[in-house]
Amino acid sequence: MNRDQIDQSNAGRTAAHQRDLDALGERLARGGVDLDAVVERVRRFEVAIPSWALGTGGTRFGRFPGPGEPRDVYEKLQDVAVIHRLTGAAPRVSLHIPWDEPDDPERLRQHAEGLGLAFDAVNSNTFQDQPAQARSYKFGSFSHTDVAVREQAVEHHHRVVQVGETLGSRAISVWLADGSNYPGQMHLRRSFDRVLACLEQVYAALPPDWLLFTEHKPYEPAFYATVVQDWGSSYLLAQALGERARCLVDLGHHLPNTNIELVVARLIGAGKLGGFHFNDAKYGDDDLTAGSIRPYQLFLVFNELVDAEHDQVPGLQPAHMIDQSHNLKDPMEALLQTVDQLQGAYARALLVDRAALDAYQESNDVLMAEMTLQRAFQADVAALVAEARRRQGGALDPIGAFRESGYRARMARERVAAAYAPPQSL
Ligand SMILES: [Mn+2]
Repeated sequence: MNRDQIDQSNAGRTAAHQRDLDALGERLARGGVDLDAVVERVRRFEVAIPSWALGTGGTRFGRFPGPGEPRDVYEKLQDVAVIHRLTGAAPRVSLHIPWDEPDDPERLRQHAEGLGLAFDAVNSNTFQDQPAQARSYKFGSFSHTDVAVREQAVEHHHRVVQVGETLGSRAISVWLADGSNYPGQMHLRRSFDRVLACLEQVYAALPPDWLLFTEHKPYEPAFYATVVQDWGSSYLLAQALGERARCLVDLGHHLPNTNIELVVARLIGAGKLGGFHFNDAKYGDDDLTAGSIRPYQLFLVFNELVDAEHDQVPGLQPAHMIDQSHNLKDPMEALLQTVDQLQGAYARALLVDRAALDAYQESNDVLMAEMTLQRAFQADVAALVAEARRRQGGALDPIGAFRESGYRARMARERVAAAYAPPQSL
């Protein structure tokens, strides 16, 4: 994917794009909104691509890989570089260890740099046993009753941080599968205390400029009681650990009907919002494309972020990461679509008339307050987002450009005999 291919793709679309953009600009100007200022903010939007999302995902029932999938972490970076070129918004990779652990982290860092990429938060894994691992995580990692298992899990986290330091990462995301399937199996209070004690060791050994993100999830694989099951538990951990510990909100890690934007608002208010794993869900941790099922919720989450920016809440710099499993779609196309969805939700949130919303809230004008949000949500921001991409050197139509480039077909010819473990999702 080179400059010429993107220019060629844009050339045939520029005239129609300009007309759409002018029409949107005129409409927004009538409401006192400066299109150019919004485009510039969307242009600066960035999101990290997870190393596990470039291959076809699967369920416990099976996996149906497509042609031309990346066979190793270097090929995964190659795919991310294409996504970044097309969108101008995906300059970092969130690496999973051990799934994508590099033999030579310094070499991988240089390789990424050559592709114009850097590394976001690194992800640990104590939810599976690895070959040659001395002790099993079958009954937990940080919460395990056996101190030797806990020590092994802490040691793994030290190693993940060490690799991340070489890569230039500045954060570690910790999601624990620890929990129980039956009442009585696990002591509910002591298991949490053991998790905190282990996290304290990881936190104490963090480089001074690193953050630690705790990620909660209500169930799966534990079906009775997960140790870090909700944002309250995550907050207790982050609060106990210290200033550089924050909560990570995975949009799919909530029980049905949870008001996630309210969770986000609470964490912002407490100074503990670390970042997001973007995805969408109909039932559980479905890991579907962000914005595919509940686009209004995604908008309302971004609305909280933009509102907090507007209020200049100190220290708020949430990490933006994607955590999806692409079981049916071409993973690269799904990621291009996801970046577009996120930029669109952000753009709509930027269109909210905050002064009007404040006034309607203060005067308890319920209908107009709600309509202020709905007007922004219902705006067609496609041309705005396309313009932001164009200014970043990206494609007006990333998926169109991707298909026209023939990249996947070329990879299908070059990448034969895929031989890596099936990607999964956190
Ligand atoms: Mn996640």
